[in-house]
Amino acid sequence: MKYCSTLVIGLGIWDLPLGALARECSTTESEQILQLTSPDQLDVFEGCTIITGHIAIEPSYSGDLILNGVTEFPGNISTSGDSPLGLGLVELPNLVELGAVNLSSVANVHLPKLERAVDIVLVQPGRSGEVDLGSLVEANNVKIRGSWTSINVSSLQTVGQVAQFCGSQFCRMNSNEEYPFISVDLPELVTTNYLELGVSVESVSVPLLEVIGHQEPEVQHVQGLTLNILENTGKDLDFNAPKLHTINGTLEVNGGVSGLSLGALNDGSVGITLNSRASPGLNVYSTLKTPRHLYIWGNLASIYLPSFDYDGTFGFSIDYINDIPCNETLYNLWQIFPNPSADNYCDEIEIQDEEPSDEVPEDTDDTTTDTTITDESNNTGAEGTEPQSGNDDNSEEFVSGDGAGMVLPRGGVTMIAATIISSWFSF
Ligand SMILES: *[C@@H]1O[C@H](CO)[C@@H](O)[C@H](O)[C@H]1NC(C)=O
Ligand SMILES: *[C@@H]1O[C@H](CO)[C@@H](O)[C@H](O)[C@H]1NC(C)=O
Ligand SMILES: *[C@@H]1O[C@H](CO)[C@@H](O)[C@H](O)[C@H]1NC(C)=O
Ligand SMILES: *[C@@H]1O[C@H](CO)[C@@H](O)[C@H](O)[C@H]1NC(C)=O
Ligand SMILES: *[C@@H]1O[C@H](CO)[C@@H](O)[C@H](O)[C@H]1NC(C)=O
Ligand SMILES: CC(=O)N[C@H]1CO[C@H](CO)[C@@H](O)[C@@H]1O
Repeated sequence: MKYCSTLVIGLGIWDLPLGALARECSTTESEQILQLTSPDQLDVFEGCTIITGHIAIEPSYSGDLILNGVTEFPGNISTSGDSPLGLGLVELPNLVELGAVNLSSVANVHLPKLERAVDIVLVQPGRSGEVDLGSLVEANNVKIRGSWTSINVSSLQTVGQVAQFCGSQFCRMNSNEEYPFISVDLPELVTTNYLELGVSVESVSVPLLEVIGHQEPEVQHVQGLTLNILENTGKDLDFNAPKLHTINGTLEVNGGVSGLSLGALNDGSVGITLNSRASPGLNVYSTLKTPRHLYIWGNLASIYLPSFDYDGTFGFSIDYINDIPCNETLYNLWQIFPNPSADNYCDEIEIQDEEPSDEVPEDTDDTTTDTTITDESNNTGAEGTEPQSGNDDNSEEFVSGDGAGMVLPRGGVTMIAATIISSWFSF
């Protein structure tokens, strides 16, 4: 392995600067788990470059956890049981390889040289703090939750399972609490099995992301993309993945999401639920062809699906709230299951801009005068009934629902929204 510095072997290990020589140490306590209650217990690791065993940070621990010179820690560093309220900085400035770090309460995390890890779970209870994982290339799970002021995952390319970034500790919607918004910058991310952006994420950047849902077999609800953002904060999220060509699993949009742009999508098997509460609504653009299902609910501002296969067989439900001009995409979508009694039923393409549409001649009636704006404004009190998929109690469990638990059989075009959606319109 690369850490070994054979040049200095024979000079005597005790006088060397930290990190100059591989020196393996071990946590010696029962089952190799060091129960850490005080920073003093770390003094025995001075001069160690490899530490085997595990460190369990006890609830009574207070202070920073710093291990200089350690390049490999194949075991786990985790908080055990109740969160330690006094855990400050966790810093391993030379660490390259790590088993897992799972800290349910931590102020700052500096692992700037870390390249590979199995699991990274970092939960920050305060309102500021930094995560420096600037060299991390690959991990199985990366779950970063809380109101971090900065999260550096600028080298992260591959997440085997779950990449989760939430502005709240439990990744749960709670409209009574305010969270500072976080920015999620994933400039190198190419593939993950599941990506979740939760609660208070104000910006996201995934310029190189190509695949979501790479693992077989597909496990429903832990494969796909979930955008589950607080609404009415004035900070609606725009999600744009210009290179994303494959999604398997579910794609769920809930709450304050104003943009979903998937301009390279052409493969995968995905069930889509759009349920934006952004104001005025969600702008959708995608080269999507045949989803497993497509539910268009909530606030829709525009939709353009130039490659969509309207003859493909899939579960379908269209019941967005806004009354928006009927373009070709909307016209074709409504034709899948015509519903003339719907408030914003779109059965003729409206002339947009100067380019007249000759596919469907204009009739005498202007359908847009039949506005549903009152629905929207009277709807704000019914938040509790919407099928949001905020994670519940167990913060490690993904309960993102597939719609409201409905899975439509493939091969049939079905209209199912009425019961659920009608509960929003509290006439
Ligand atoms: C260490 O972490 C891994 C991955 O998170 C987990 O599977 C394993 O059970 C943990 N081992 C211990 C001793 O905590
Ligand atoms: C992290 O620790 C929490 C409890 O502190 C546990 O519920 C969760 O399963 C752990 N996550 C991983 C990935 O090990
Ligand atoms: C993130 O970490 C990388 C690698 O250490 C560093 O080059 C980069 O400047 C950091 N980015 C930010 C925004 O701090
Ligand atoms: C209709 O489709 C066009 C592209 O042809 C798009 O620019 C526009 O935003 C769409 N309008 C609506 C209301 O969806
Ligand atoms: C909607 O609310 C407005 C006042 O905000 C009220 O005048 C109107 O009657 C309401 N409409 C319905 C359908 O409840
Ligand atoms: C991992 C996985 O489920 N891959 C599938 C993604 O969707 C495409 C198209 O349906 C399948 O061919 C893959 O097997």
